[in-house]
Amino acid sequence: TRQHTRLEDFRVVGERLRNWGRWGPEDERGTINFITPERLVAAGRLICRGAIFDLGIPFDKSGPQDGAFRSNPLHMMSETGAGQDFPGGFKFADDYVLMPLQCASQWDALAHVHYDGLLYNGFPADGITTKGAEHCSIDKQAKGIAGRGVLLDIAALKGVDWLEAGTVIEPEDLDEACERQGGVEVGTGDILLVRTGWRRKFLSEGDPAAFMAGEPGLGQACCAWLHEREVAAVGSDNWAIEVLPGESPDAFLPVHLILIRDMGMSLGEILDFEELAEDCHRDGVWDFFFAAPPLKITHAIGSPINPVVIK
Ligand code: UVW
Repeated sequence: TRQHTRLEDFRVVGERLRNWGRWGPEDERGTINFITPERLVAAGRLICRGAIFDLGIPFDKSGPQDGAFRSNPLHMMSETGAGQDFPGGFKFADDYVLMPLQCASQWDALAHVHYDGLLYNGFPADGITTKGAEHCSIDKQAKGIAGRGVLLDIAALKGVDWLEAGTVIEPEDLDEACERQGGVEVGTGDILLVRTGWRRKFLSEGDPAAFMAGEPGLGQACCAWLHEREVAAVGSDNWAIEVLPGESPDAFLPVHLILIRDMGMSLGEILDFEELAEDCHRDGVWDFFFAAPPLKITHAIGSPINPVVIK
C-alpha cells in the first residue's frame, strides 16, 4: 500500500530515533552493540537440528547487477598449474576476484551513507576520501555479526510469489507477519530478515535490469518499529532494504539515512531466503542462529558475506 498522506521529513524522524552517544562518543558499531554475550548464548541455544541454510547468492557473473553503476564479480585465474615446474611435481592454482563490495550478498558499513556532513555518531563525513572511510568502516564490525535471527515472510503474508516494485512494507505488515508466524517476537539484539520475494523474482526471470529498476521494501515508518524493538541489524532479499521508487520524491533512500546514519544499523542486502523460508513454513520455527561476519577490509564501505542460518 502506498502512503497517501505526506511523509514526515526524514531528518525529523532521524533526529527522534538517533542513537548517537548511546554506546559512547567513539562507538563505530551502532546497533550491533545490542548483541550482548548473554544474547549470543541464548541465540546459540536455538540450534537443535543442526540444519544449515546458506543465505548468500553466488559471487559470479550470473548476479543481479545490470552494470549501470555496479557490476557482477569478475573471477580471474592467475595460476592454473600450467607451466609450473616445482620439485616433486607440486602444482598450484591461484585466482583473483574483481568486484564492487556492494554487488552481491553484503553488509553496508555505517560509513555507507551520510547527510548534512555527518556520519553515524557525529563523525565527519569528510573522513571518507579516496583512501576509504576513517570512521565506521566495515572492519569495525569484525567481531560480528551473529545472533538470533528472525525471518518475516511478507510475500507469503500477502499470498504472492513476490511483492511488486514500489510496494511499501508497513509496520502493520511486520506485526501481522509475527502474528501469522506463530507469534514469533522480534526483540533486543535480533537480526531481522525480511522476505519480499524479490530474489525469487530474479531466479525465475533472470533479469538484472528488472531486479535493479525498483523493489518492494521497508517504508520509512518501519524505522521506528526497528528502533522500538532494539533490532541489531536488518537484512532483505532485495538490494536496498527499502522500497523503490521511494515514498516521497523529496528524499532518496531515506530509510538508509535513518537506519545507517542516525540509528547506526548495518544493512544486509541481496540475501537468498528461499530455502530457509520453505523450511520455516514446514516446521513453523521462524527464529534461529544467524551468522554473517564481514571481511575485515580496512577502511571499506561494505563487505561481501556468506550468511548462514543454523536451526
Ligand atoms: C545504494 O544504492 C546507495 O546503496 P545500497 O546498495 O546500500 O542499496
